[in-house]
Amino acid sequence: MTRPEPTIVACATAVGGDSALIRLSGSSAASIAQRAGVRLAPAWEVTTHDWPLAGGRCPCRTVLASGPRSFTGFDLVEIMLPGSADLVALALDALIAAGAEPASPGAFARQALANGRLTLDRAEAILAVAQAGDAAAARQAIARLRGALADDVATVRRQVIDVRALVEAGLDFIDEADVRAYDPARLRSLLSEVRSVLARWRVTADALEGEPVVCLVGPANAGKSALFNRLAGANALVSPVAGTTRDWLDARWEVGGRTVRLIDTAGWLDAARGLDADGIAAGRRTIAGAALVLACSAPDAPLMQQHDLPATAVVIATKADLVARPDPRAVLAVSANDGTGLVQLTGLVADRLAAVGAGEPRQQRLLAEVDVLLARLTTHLPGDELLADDLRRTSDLLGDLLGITTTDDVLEAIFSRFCIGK
Ligand SMILES: Nc1nc2c(ncn2[C@@H]2O[C@H](COP(=O)(O)OP(=O)(O)OP(=O)(O)O)[C@@H](O)[C@H]2O)c(=O)[nH]1
Ligand SMILES: [Mg+2]
Repeated sequence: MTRPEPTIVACATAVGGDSALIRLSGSSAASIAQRAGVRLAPAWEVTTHDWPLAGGRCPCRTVLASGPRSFTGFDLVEIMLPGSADLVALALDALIAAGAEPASPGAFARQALANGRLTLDRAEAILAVAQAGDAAAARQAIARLRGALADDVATVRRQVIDVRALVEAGLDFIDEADVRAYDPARLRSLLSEVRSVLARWRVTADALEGEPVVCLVGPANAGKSALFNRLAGANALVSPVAGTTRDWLDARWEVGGRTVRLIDTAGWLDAARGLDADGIAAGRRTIAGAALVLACSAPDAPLMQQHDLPATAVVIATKADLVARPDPRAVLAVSANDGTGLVQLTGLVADRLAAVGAGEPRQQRLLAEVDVLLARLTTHLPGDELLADDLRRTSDLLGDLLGITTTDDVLEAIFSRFCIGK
């Protein structure tokens, strides 16, 4: 019998905020939460109650997102409670005592990955951006990813050059032995390994820089998801319940002849004691890498002073059908209901993005070319001459990716490993 996967628990927010968010994910999430005394409403409904904790009562808000449609793909319980480190520790203890396991770093994203809810590129992009506190940090995180790409490419290029040296050395001795200087099965598996290392980067590079990101932010209920659906033809949940959107959603949006990634974020909730600082911080991290941020202000959910916005933000007034005089800070008034201002909004986004570069198509082209070569080689290994030639092209392309020339490296590899002149 296979052991059931553990239900994991962790506090998703940094210590010291006004409120804290505890996440519990796994097929037993709901039963563990209930065993620990947490009250749950039917799936997707938020409920507020006092959680009996260590002899006291802890005010909290909970929601159960049922798998497989949750962020992790498993049942996911979220508990929002006051951001005191002691309370959070008590809450985690209670959930662990009820059967949850403490989550290791990145465990939620890993579950999402395993359940097909998240692709590796998204997981990495989330990690990079989630760890970045502001736009500069996000740029650094992206630069780090680029550095990691260069490391990976350098490593696999080295491997390709080594096998190429083997194959070329074999060519020189072709008359002496009909034995190949390498093991074809091992070579094929090495090349498919190389291919999967590079495939990871094709999507990552694409996700990070292939398409500019446009992000919808603003208070809960500002009509972000309705606008998201209207613009990108998506079908995000729209409802009068504040806090409908959890985490974030993205969709491709065609604007002025280019594809944009439109991101719908969770609304900033106004908690009882004022603004939900963690929600705002999470939103800020999500938007750190965005080329353009559309800050939504609705008559019934206006942007507040505290919602300090990034430099890439423009304010738009949503639900324009509701009032004659929308938010005066807005550059544009739109309505997802009757379509007011949507053409102008598309024009505005196209104009703003005209200045943003289209990413790194050169890298993507080179990676795609290498992939075609490797795909061919791993399905059918040609004779030595053609093989050496394909390997040469592969290492040349990888060298191009790194911006270096190849001839010397190959010669060095050949001379250092084989006595060619013998
Ligand atoms: N009249 C009018 N109502 C709208 C419009 N857009 C959205 N709404 C309504 O406003 C409510 C909230 O809309 P959502 O799109 O779910 O808001 P949101 O900003 O995504 O909210 P959260 O996900 O909770 O942050 C829903 O009841 C919508 O029907 C609009 O253009 N006009
Ligand atoms: Mg929403």
